[in-house]
Amino acid sequence: MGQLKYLPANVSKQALCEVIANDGAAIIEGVLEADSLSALKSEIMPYVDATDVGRDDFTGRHTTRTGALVARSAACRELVMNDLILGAARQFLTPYCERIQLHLTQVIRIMPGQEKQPLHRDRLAWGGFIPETIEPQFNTIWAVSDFTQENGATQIVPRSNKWPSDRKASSKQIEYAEMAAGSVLVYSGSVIHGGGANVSGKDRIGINNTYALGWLRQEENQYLSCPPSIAKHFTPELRDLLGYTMGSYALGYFTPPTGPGENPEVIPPEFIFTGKAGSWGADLYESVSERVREQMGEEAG
Ligand SMILES: O=C(O)CCC(=O)C(=O)O
Ligand SMILES: [Fe+2]
Repeated sequence: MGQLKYLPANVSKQALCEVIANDGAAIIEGVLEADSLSALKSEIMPYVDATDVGRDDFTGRHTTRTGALVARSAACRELVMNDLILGAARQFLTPYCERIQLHLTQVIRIMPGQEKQPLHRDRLAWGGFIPETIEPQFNTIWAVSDFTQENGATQIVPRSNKWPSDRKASSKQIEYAEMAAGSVLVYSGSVIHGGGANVSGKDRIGINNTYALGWLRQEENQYLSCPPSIAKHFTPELRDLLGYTMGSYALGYFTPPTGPGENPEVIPPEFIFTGKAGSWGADLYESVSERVREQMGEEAG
């Protein structure tokens, strides 16, 4: 029997995080109702149908990848902000950062004829420079179609998140994230996985939304995929997640390129939407300054 666990839609974020920390992956079943699934499909499919296939064996020559989902689809914004997923992403990642951010939004359509994607750990996006003790990423693939072994369900190696980074999986250790449309595969940036081969006659469609530590570079540059002219229509919480907020006390401010003295030199990103400094002041300053004081050994003083 496989090790990949199937959890109910009412699982707590605490229980979900424990499974992801131990096994590196889990499936939550039946999260989306039929009507949200059909709204989702009608919003994304025009973009998916117009997307070209990948350029190499990793992106997949019979696979399409369609991004900018926050800007393009209200239903995808709901997925990104899903309470359980976002809550679990925050809980999983905040031991290593003060703020989390959206890292990637992408519809992955694996079409008939696509071979297996090479197995990998998503944290390799940062080139292997992040120490193994840090978990940089929390990932989802929402099943828009059913996922079966025949149509390209994600290959997963449960518990490989605990392995040394150079250990490879044998074929016997690979499981398949089979799930019905409306379920979601959750996995860490450290677990070995890859898209499956599609030997069926139909497309496998999933939405890969991922979250990362706020101090890392995003895979999909959200400032360009969802520029301020579009982001201004969204909630402050979603804008923060895109990266339009300070990532830490000194991370992410900007200086408007205006004439001498026309503007303050150091402005938090929220300012472009609200005309106010946002949350840069109190909460971040308090938490960071305490940590900085500790590091400087000033507690006693
Ligand atoms: O589509 C999938 O099932 C997984 C894709 C994936 O792991 C990737 O592109 O990094
Ligand atoms: Fe991946």
